[in-house]
Amino acid sequence: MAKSKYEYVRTFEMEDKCLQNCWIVVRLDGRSFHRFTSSHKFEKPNDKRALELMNRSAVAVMEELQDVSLAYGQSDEYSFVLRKDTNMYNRRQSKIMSAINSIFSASYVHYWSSYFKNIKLLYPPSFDARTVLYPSDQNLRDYLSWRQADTHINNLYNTAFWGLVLMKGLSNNEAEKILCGTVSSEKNEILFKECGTNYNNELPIYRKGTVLVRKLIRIPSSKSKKHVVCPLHVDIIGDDFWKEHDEILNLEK
Ligand code: DGT
Ligand code: MG
Ligand code: MG
Ligand code: MG
Ligand code: MG
Repeated sequence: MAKSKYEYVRTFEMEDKCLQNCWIVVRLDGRSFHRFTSSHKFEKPNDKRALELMNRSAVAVMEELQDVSLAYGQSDEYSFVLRKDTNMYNRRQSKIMSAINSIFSASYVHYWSSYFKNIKLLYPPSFDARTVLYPSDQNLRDYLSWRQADTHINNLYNTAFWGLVLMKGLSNNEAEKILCGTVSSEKNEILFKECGTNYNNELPIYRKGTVLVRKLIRIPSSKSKKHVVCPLHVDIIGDDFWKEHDEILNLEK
């Protein structure tokens, strides 16, 4: 087929191929979710429906894109880890990141009413995205540890803050003053003494976030097995998780 005289514009496209041998991490984060969560009256400090909707949307990404080997989510964010040997979209960064964001955002809207049954979606939620490359397994583990440590720090603070406000009736300012400058053990103690809450009894989905992994499951009443995406609410900072799911770093399928 003859080329049109306009064809040259393609030469303006930029090369954005992700460096070989690197883990590709795409992290999405809800845009202005401070506003979105308050408009839709999300429960404080954690709305289980919202977290489950985030998880459902991330499962949709993993079902659609087989090279996403693991995902980790908390609050209004989700990180997707692609196999370091992936050749999806010829490793083009913008293609990978935009496909993930689009499948996730569309799924969030699509599944909204399954989780927020009587709450109308008032306006379209949206997410920003970034891509980061990690050259070593240790870098990848440190990245995921960083996100899970963030989950812990934020959730402990938020649980204590809203415990003081909603259960003890303190004002936002009073609660903030009490918690200002406290370390983890002190927040645990304040929660226990003032609110009768043992932080360790809070739901694991709140304390640990959600990690999605692919597991080979035997189908009941048949000999065959199939891969399914499983949500786990476990520690991913220590070695146990990586030993139990050694296929993630060893790249076996
Ligand atoms: P951004 O990301 O710069 O566009 O701005 P935001 O407002 O999304 O800020 P971000 O991502 O740092 O913080 C997430 C917001 O979402 C924060 O205001 C708390 C809120 N949020 C997330 N999960 C929940 C939840 O389960 N319940 C409630 N009430 N709020 C939540
Ligand atoms: Mg953000
Ligand atoms: Mg956000
Ligand atoms: Mg966020
Ligand atoms: Mg096309």
